[in-house]
Amino acid sequence: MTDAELLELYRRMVLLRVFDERALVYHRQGRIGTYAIAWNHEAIQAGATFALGEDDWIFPSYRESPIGLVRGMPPATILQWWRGHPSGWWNPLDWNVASICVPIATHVPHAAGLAWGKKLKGDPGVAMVFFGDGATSEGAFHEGANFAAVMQAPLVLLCNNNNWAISTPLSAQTHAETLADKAVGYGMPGVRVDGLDVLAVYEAAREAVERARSDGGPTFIEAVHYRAAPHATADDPRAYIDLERVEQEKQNECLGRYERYLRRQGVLGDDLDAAIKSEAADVMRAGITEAEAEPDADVSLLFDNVYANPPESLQQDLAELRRILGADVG
Ligand SMILES: Cc1ncc(C[n+]2csc(CCOP(=O)(O)OP(=O)(O)O)c2C)c(N)n1
Ligand SMILES: [Mg+2]
Repeated sequence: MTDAELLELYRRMVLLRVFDERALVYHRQGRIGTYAIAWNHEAIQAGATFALGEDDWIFPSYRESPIGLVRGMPPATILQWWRGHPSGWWNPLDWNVASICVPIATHVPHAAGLAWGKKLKGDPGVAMVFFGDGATSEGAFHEGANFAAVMQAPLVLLCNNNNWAISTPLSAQTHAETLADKAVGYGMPGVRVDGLDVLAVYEAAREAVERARSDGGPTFIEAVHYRAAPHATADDPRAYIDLERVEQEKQNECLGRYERYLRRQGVLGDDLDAAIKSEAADVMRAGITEAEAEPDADVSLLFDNVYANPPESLQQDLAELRRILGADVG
């Protein structure tokens, strides 16, 4: 990798980190809703997507909500998603980034289907789908993985193994020694990488993307770490997590680790580091201002597009909602 590439990767990690830390603050200030914390998942998110071209597709779960930032998506869009504002739902074709998926693993078959479609059309694009360790226990994961392998679809299955599915430990998800072992059963290569080593994730993803692009079919990548933050802002992990392990993980957190590497290589110095971090902070400040400047959506959106012929009662509900909201404002 050139110095410029190494720094671009760092810039993306910083942007994801700053988004995450600011989003948590905005949540605490009541400015966004419940937020799924992505702290220390940046090496996986930035490293894996760095292997993609602009035409390749990204299928994020809620854990990867800010991943569009690596494609230049405005932070305001993602913040609006967490605010429940309709402008948080972008057109996937604008960024080649699918909607953020909250139901666990349901986007794996979508990604497999899109990848297969690309193959049928003779389009060189690939798809990369992100999901967690818990998702590997879902039927949709198995269907998507099997389908992709049978069709030899150009798909990269990127499993973020943070060892927890909210409060359910990995040991309750699988009796397999590793999640990467599951790849064998589908007839696809499986690799295991250190999820806090951005260059290791990038290398594994680059190989997988090259394989997919050259008609070599899907690859399963297991990026291993240990969740160092709560599952989401609504979670208190002290009741179940190994706090000592969390402390160790924080000492080894991925952004600082990569920053130290770049400094040792002489690629990053104080001034450049400060400039990259303050640019990310500025982008976020502008993002929340832009998000909050947008007018609220009309409440009729809750009812629109649900029924072709809405029952009468919904009209009454909407009128009642307007009355309550009106009274509230007044
Ligand atoms: C189909 C489905 N079942 C249950 C849930 C509730 N739920 C939200 S997050 C989560 C844990 C998922 O854990 P994992 O796949 O390891 O991803 P992580 O959150 O650790 O990134 C669950 C069970 C859901 N969103 N969708
Ligand atoms: Mg998990």
